[in-house]
Parts: sequence; C-alpha cells; structure tokens
Amino acid sequence: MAYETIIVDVENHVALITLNRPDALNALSDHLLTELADAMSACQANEKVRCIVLTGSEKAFAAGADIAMMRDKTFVEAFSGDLFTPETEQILRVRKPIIAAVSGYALGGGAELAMMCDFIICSETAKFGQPEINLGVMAGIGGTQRLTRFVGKSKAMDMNLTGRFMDADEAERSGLVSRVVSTKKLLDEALGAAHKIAEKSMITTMAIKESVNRSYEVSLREGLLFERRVFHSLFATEDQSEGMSAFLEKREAQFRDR
Ligand code: DAK
Repeated sequence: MAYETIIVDVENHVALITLNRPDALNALSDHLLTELADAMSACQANEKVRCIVLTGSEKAFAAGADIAMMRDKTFVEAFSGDLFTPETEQILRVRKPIIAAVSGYALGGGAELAMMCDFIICSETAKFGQPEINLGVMAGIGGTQRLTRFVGKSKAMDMNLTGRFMDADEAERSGLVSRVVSTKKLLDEALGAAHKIAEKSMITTMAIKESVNRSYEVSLREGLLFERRVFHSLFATEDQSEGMSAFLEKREAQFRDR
C-alpha cells in the first residue's frame, strides 16, 4: 500500500518504516498515525517481516503531536474521538520486535512513540523531551508513565515539569536508550540489530517481547512465574531442540519458527 506520510521498505526480513513529514519535523498528525498503525499491522501480518525499525529524519524522529491539528480541538472532540488511542493500541498490539532509531528531536508524542517501541538506539544528536507543559497541556501517550519507568521519578518529573530536553549521553546514562552511535551509523546500527533478531526463532523473540513487557504490568513474583512458564513452553518447540543441538554440534542453528 502507498502511504503519504511514511515510507515502508522491507528487505531481508526487516521492515524499515520512515516517518516522512519533513516540513513539520515529522509531527504526528491523525493521518500519519493512522498510516503508521496500518503499516505496523501489515508488518505483523507479513510473514516476510521478522523485525521492524522505526525511524525519522536526521533532524527529527518526531517533534511531537501535530500542534496545528490539536489547537482548535475541544475537550468533547478529544474525549469522544478518543484522540490517538486506537492508533497507539494498534501499534502496541504488534508482537514482533520494534526498534526505534532516533536522530534529532524526539519530543512529546515523538518521545512517547519511541518509548512504545521495544528499545531505542539513538544518534549523538538525539534530544528527548516532554515539552507539552509549554503548550499548556501535558503528556498523553506515556510521557508521565513510560518515561518514569525508564528514567525514574526525579528525571521524569524534571522533564515533564520544566520541558527541558535530555541529550543522548544523559538518555543512555538514564536507561532511556540502549545504544548511542554517530548520526552516520544510526541506521546501520539499528538495521544490524534488527537483522540479528530476524535470524532468531520468531517464537522465541515474541515470547521474550511478551515477557519483558509483562514486567511492567505485574508484580515481580507474577512476572517471574510468567517468565518461567513461557520458558517451559519453549521446550515444546523444534527451535529449542535445534538451537541446543546446533550449539553442541558446533554449527549455526537453522530456526524454522516451529
Ligand atoms: N506540530 C506541528 N508543527 C511542528 C511541530 C509540531 N509538534 N514541531 C515543529 N513543527 C513545524 C514548525 O511549525 C515549522 O513549520 P513552518 O513554520 O516551517 O511551517 C517546522 O516544523 C520547523 O520547525 P521550527 O522552525 O520550529 O524548527 P526549529 O529547528 O527552529 O525548532 C523544535 C525545532 C523541535 C525545537 C521546535 O519546532 C519545537 O519546539 N517544536 C514543538 C515541540 C513540541 O512542543 N512538541 C510537543 C507537541 S505536543 C494526546 C496524546 C499525546 C499528545 C497529545 C494528545 N492524547 C492522548 C489526547 C501529544 C502532544 C504533543 O506531542
């Protein structure tokens, strides 16, 4: 399907989705979010896709929700229309791993979109922020919740209350991103990680994604039980037998997602 605000390329089992509204620093309009959610669902359904990389431009991953689109909205419209909920829930339903490759601004809804991905790799120019307070509003799709879980209460309060930006070094130090690389290397690094993941058993990658995400939802005791039961269930797969046999036979494993 042809999109107007994103570009989708699938190569070697990895889908690269590029946000493409350069004139508005990839601000998240309704249209962009609808297209993004549709592309994510298509990647979930496409057997050729085993991992997804979401990126923006060198200057901006996304500078937030589209302020022009939001300015004249009323409470009734935002509430009755459940602004952004269906699209974000569609993205969160994707069971395949999603890596955010962030360069430049990831602000407001842009930072929140990156945090909805499974992990974030950023370039040294990345700037994360929840500046909604400057617009007289607050974060609405995870900036007070996911950010707090990533970086702790103190930094999350600081960023949400002052609207200040966090640079790449601080983001790595605080656990918001997994790696920082040069801008030139960003896509190679993210695609390299995605290709590595794409070589693994899909059953296992989906089980890991579900288990790590579970740690946000339940107590440690429940999470550990969930992890252990999923681990046990992987012994029902051919990929477990193949992975362990390959190690012992000193050869590469040939996973078949069974
Ligand atoms: N929306 C619309 N247009 C934007 C934009 C945005 N968020 N950010 C930038 N642009 C546009 C600018 O208006 C400008 O357009 P033209 O004037 O050229 O037509 C163009 O992109 C280039 O921007 P600048 O000229 O400002 O570029 P600079 O390099 O000088 O500055 C900047 C870059 C990123 C520092 C600056 O553009 C900026 O401060 N942008 C706004 C950042 C921001 O406040 N982000 C938070 C947006 S609010 C909800 C859930 C979530 C949300 C809302 C509701 N519900 C569940 C209901 C989320 C809210 C947000 O994200």
